[in-house]
Amino acid sequence: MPKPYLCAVFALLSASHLDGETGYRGWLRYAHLDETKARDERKYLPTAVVPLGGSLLIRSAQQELSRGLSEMLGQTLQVGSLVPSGSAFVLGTLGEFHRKTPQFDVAEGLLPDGYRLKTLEAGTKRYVIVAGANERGVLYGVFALLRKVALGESIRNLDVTESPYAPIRWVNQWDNLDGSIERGYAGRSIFWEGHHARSVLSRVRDYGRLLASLGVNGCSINNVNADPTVLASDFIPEVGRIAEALRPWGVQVVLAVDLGSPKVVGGLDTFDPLDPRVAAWWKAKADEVYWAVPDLAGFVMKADSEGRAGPSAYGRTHADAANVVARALAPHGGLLFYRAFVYDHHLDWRNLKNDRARAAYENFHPLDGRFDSNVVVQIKNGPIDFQVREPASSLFGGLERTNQAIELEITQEYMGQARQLVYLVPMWKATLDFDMQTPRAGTPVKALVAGKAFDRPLGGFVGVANVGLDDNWAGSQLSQANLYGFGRLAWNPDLSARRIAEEWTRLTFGNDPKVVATITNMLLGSWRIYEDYTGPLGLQTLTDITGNHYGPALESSERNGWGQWHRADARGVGMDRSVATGTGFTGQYAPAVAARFESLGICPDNLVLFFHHLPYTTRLHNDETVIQSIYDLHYQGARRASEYVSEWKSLEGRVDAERYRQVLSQLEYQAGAAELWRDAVTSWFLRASGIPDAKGRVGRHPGRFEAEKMTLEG
Ligand code: GCV
Repeated sequence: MPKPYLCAVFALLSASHLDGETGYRGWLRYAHLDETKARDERKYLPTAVVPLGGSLLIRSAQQELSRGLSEMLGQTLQVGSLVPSGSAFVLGTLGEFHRKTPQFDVAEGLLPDGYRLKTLEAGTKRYVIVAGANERGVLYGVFALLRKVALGESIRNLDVTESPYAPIRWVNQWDNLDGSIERGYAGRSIFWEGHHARSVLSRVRDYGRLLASLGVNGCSINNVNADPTVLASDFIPEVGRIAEALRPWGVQVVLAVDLGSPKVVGGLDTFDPLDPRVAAWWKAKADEVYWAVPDLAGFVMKADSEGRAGPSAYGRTHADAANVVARALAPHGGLLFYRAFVYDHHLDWRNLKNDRARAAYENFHPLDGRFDSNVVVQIKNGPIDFQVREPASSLFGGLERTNQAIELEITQEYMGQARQLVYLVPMWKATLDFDMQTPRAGTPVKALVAGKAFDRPLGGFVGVANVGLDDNWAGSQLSQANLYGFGRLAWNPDLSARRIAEEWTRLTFGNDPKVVATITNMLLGSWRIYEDYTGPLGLQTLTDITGNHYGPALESSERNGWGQWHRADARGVGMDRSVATGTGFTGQYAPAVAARFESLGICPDNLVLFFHHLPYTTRLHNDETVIQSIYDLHYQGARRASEYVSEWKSLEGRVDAERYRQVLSQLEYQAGAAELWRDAVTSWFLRASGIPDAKGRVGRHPGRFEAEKMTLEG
């Protein structure tokens, strides 16, 4: 039989058992490994597991280990309860190890939630130690061990020590209590329906497991545009039910609350944060919530933002608002996350000095040091709002004495809404690795948000996840990579985008090298491709910003108060944010960073129109004019998006049929959507500038027909 034929048969056989995959199991598929490899591995593995201690989390860890090894390697583990006298996996916290098995030399120096995996040999016996700094660490250690198995790495001789980069690794869900999800693209809420917690919460339990496998330890379960009734006494038990479902996975519940609650729910005539009755109300309410959910992680609050109640109603500051709530949470060890997404959405667009980008820094920098120690200011990655490319928020460098966390958007609001492939990890890393040069050169955003730069104990990562009831959680198979990527980066932001993409692909689609290489490359190129056809050069996503945030709508951002202006007219395009002639935004950065953005000569091309208003004929670093770059990049992006289709088709038979079909139809759609974006944006700029495309493409649409001019036959 000729070789290619054999290969094809093999590929078909190995993919066939995957038929019918929905994506529900995500990266925890635990697909059975190649039998030769599995047999090999089994020879060296213990057949018993001894959990030290019987708490909920240790039980989850033990059950997960048994499940994973059985599904992937066919290894059945007997559960023992005694300190092992024969070979065994031994799971426990450092404390338990020291108490019960002092003969094992387990590591010290793990940070909370960290773990140690170590194979110890004593004569003919082998012990595989999974030790955690705390119980959550044990669970995370088990997931790490299973990840290795699934990635095809041997676990015969383990010696791994890991601690998380930061203590806060949370997701926010923007789920409304009626079951809808703001900016959710994966169906209805897994938490709520009809203003109650769902009667069956198995999806919540499974979500908790997915989150725990990445080391995510907190989940806010309702929209930051918070319905105040979440704090009504008869509603709080519903929160308790959800907390119970997440508890076995070490995921603590967070509630989004509204500053106006003392008035709306409490019946007071005020929500003034400095009124003692308001403070007393928050205190009693926190006590009540903690009585129902003793391990609640805290509250998150959006105030004075997009119409939400805020301290400005009483002439108070954001610190006043945050602290009154934080003080109520403090006795319970709770945290208050206060969002820095505060801006005036009624800005006068005629005033060229107005600039929404300045808002977060202007609102919060003057308050630095005035927030209580259990307040964390939650800052979006960029100064505007999750656009396709933004500089790092200037506020990261503006808080020295205040805890901060970065907010990243996993749900693809402006990024193709789960209908287009955009792998966001490279974009997040561009921000996390960006050197803010505060307090000194060599201070990336990740160090600031993790509290490392100013030696603050609290801080970390928050991802807006918005998973829903769809089988695959994320709205499309490939969008799951973003949830996985967020979790992995939150654990270790030093991981490369490639490593994360490869891991996810292997865990989700298997270890076939062709599948891994193809999908990894598609993921890695996708942000840039999407940027090219939706809004390159720092223009931001040129979408319908007052509507659904999907599809091209260049005029929607202009001549209104929302402040997402690109200011394109007949002569030029871009926002002048320089100190010299513009809005002064660049002045919010450390001098070396400010200088880079301020000066056209060294401002990077991919942000040039974010910082400068330029005539269309200005030449960029590549010696191309602004207008020709806009044309070329849109054509380049659309062409590369169309290539996904053939790349994906090369995997036919190597990926299970159901997911193959789903992804193919998504990519075929995306190829068309990219072309539509390209033509809408380039035609608009042709009309605005009057400058033709040097390559003669713009404004011509060969092969395109007006639907209105067609006739229907048959
Ligand atoms: C939850 C953007 C989104 C809103 C979101 C808001 C926020 O404006 O479009 O849906 O509201 O950000 O982050 O608060």
